[in-house]
Amino acid sequence: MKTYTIASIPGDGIGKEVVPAGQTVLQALAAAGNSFQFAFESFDWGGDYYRQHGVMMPADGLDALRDKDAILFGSAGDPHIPDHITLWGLRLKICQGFDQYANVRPTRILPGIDGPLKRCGPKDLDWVIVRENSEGEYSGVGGRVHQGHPIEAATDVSMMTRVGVERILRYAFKLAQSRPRKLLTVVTKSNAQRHAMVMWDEIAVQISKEFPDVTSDKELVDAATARMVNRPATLDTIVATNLHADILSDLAAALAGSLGIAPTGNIDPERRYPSMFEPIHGSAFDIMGKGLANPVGTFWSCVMLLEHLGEPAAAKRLMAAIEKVTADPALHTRDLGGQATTAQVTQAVCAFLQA
Ligand code: NAD
Ligand code: K
Ligand code: MN
Repeated sequence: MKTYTIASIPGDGIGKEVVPAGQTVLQALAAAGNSFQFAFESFDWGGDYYRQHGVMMPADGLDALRDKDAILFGSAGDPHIPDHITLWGLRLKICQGFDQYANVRPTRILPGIDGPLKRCGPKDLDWVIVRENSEGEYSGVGGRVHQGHPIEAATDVSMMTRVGVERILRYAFKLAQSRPRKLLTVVTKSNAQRHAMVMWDEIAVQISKEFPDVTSDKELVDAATARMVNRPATLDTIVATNLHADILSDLAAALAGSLGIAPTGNIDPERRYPSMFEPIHGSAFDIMGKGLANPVGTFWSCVMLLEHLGEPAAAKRLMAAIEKVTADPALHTRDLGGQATTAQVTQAVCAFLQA
């Protein structure tokens, strides 16, 4: 029987609750299907590790992950450690170290979920946001001088390379081409950011010629937020920069009902390195340790992980079990207005998988 080796990195906060839940569901799926199995190796990196060792993960941490088939990640973020240390020391180290340059974020209104877009049901909102995940606003280029003095200055340079922009746009066009509507919206802010964003627009026009069957349009990021709320059905696949897509995808998740539902994959499309799957939410300090975390974002991320492994039938089976759970308000966690716990939702998904 085929064995997939998966690194699991729960990280911090509710990551420690939802990642074990994801593992439980994947094991139940494998047991029910009986055609492959999972071998999980768990890594205790994150805030606690930082308190002991002064770093979020060991210096040779990437080597420990390199041979894995995929990575299941929770969240990096600890209430007692500055966010830029936890983020750069763990999640971005893995995303950038393994050149996972495409961050793919599907959004749908799942059955039974009542989002703020009351007039919309599952058919009116079906998006995939493709986020550039290796450079741009999160390139790490910049610095501070004269710290604490009146003449202090600081920069975060949004560095875009032609190679980086071409590859993410090509990925997005390809993804749009694989979806029924073959529609891509390229989001930039090229009226104000007149160097890198203008280059994006130009490269988008150039790459569009490789995909004559894909209809593409462009939208400024501020207008894109309004369009997501007012005309959601006019959008399908969306591509944007690291920062813009980070923001748009939290909005997308909220419009689909909750941040707790939304999944993501940090993908190395060339498959040189393992790709990493995680819910888009963070450590959720306000609810951590209480069993209130919605595990659906992690379960949906597991669906993406299965698709990436080349197990589409198993992915479909898991998604169907998730949708059965969301359809039942008695199985909604507090973020969805319900009272179910993380454990109850997890058990319900497992039960549907075994049925
Ligand atoms: P957050 O996503 O942790 O929480 C925002 C709000 O959404 C909170 O009210 C939280 O309770 C709620 N929420 C999030 N996930 C939920 C779930 N599964 N079920 C129910 N409710 C949920 O964002 P934040 O508060 O901005 O960040 C907290 C920490 O997480 C920070 O340290 C931040 O840097 C980190 N963070 C990490 C990642 C990551 O590792 N990928 C992503 C975002 C934030
Ligand atoms: K996360
Ligand atoms: Mn984010």
